[in-house]
Amino acid sequence: MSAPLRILLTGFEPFGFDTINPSWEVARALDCSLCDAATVHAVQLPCVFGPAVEQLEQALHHWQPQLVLALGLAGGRSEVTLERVAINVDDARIADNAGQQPIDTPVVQGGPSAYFSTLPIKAIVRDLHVAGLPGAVSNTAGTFVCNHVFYALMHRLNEPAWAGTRGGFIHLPYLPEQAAHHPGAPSMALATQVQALQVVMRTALAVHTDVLETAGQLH
Ligand code: PCA
Repeated sequence: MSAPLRILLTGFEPFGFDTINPSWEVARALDCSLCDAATVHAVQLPCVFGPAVEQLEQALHHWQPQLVLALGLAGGRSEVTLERVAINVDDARIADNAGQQPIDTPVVQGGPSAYFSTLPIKAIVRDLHVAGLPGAVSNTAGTFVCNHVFYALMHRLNEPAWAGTRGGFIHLPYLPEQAAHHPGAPSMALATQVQALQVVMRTALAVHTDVLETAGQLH
């Protein structure tokens, strides 16, 4: 019998002026749950350049997952967004939770400019829509701690030792209680976000070659 599959789900602590982060609320709601034959393991990351990656690395080595889904909040977005690409730059518009504000420094010195997600992002968006859930491909994860973690994750998974592990990053909308303090901003209920992640995990486990469907943007 083969060893059971493991999914690592990471979420962030709150940052900026927010006191809650949907990415951690979703991850912890799914901790220890089963997705088909896989067990979900949730880990919270600090919203701090550097230590966030150290904690991610520890979780990778501890759980040895076959699938890694890193989650973060993108306040102002209305859909669950599957990030396509991580770029090798930190450029913080606000300070992180340790007061650091790097500007134009590489995530990994000497690393390639970018990595693509190895999740079937188009198939996932298709399946979210089939399930009646708002989802979209995003072509930028920003240049703050989320992109930092996304880039470091893909850099690690690109190593031959991690050839059997796929991963990517997903940005989530505000929860309604957050949007209440950001007039006009869209939000999505926690239960809906959790449901969306269940779809994401199922499709990511099942689909190994992404579907050819446009999700391009003119600008
Ligand atoms: N969102 C931030 C960092 C932590 C989070 O949840 C970002 O998009 O970079």
